[in-house]
Amino acid sequence: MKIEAIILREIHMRLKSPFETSFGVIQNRRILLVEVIADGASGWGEVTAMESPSYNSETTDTAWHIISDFIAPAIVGRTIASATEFATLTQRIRGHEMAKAGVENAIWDAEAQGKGLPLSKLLGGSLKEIVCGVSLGIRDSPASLIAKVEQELSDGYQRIKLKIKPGKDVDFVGAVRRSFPKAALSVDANSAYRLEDAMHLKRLDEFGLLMIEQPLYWDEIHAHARLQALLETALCLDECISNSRHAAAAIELGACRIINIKLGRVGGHTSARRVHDICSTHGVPVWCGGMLESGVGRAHNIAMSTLPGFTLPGDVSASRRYWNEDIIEPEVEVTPRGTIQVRQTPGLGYKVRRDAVDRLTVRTYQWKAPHALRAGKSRGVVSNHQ
Ligand code: OSB
Ligand code: MG
Repeated sequence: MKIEAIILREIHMRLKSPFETSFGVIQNRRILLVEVIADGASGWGEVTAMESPSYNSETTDTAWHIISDFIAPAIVGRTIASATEFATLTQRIRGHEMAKAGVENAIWDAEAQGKGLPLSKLLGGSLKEIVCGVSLGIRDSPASLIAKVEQELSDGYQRIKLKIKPGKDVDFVGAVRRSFPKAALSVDANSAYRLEDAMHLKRLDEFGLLMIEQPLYWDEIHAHARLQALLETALCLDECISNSRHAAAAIELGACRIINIKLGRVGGHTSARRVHDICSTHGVPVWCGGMLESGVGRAHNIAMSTLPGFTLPGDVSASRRYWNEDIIEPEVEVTPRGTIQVRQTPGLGYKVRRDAVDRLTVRTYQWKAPHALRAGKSRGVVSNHQ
């Protein structure tokens, strides 16, 4: 597979309604889309960094910089046997997993198209249908949260995750639990608590939650092991897990009983599969997290979620929960029983709507391999402003 060109675009998309987490309110998304041209196929990936470094340390702008100055020059013009070689070509770039994932995943899509396989199959996935949950932002009052939960449950979603932060936790979760005694509920704190809050967090044990996601420090596994020992409820790590070594450490330390896998956070499909495999070996269930993605990121999440260890409902839900108009065709739809049917056409299985992408694009840059250079030796790169 020759990487002939990379086209990087920044698109702006506005969420239907603001999404509040413990680290802030998100509504206007600045999303980077990566298009990789390889052997004539167009593969698409999405950078899932947020606009500010409040979830992890990456941002839309750091990803633009790392892709432009380091990743594109390292791969354009190269010939690789498969997307799994991307990691070797970019191994000198430390961190910046979301920037890498955007490009690597686009190569996976191109490879799947070239082989005439659905991406889920190329990844080794087998599920034809995946189970869906929703993530609900922090709200003003328990009453408005209850109304929202009711609507999502009636739409069929199989698990409801409530965002929490200090001051908006026990009361909100308790009110929801009393209204929906049997619903599968979890909470996500996005690192808003400290180990000193352990006894406060222990009050959540009475609500029979499936898990408490990432209550403590975004970059520290050990403190979660201390906390897990004090709680009955399972902890799930999100922010702390950037690769399979972190997953292995977390499992060995007893820092969690569940892991959320996000393609961006772990650096793309190859690393995500490794995290999945380590968890499977240790009997740790995984589920697919979300980053308020456009349809491109969503389609990658669906493909990944077909691996056998994804036994818990993910935060992969319908396009229309987020966007008035998504950039893929068809949009991601959820069945009345809270599942997504995995498309069986080559690549991502959804068509990128170039007209919509063009309309939403605010900047773009492309790198093309000079034709004259021999495959595998082309270091020189021609860059064109558009
Ligand atoms: O922690 O899972 C998270 C959104 C932005 C940043 C972090 C998170 C989230 C979500 C939303 O929970 C998941 C989604 O619906 O895409
Ligand atoms: Mg989370």
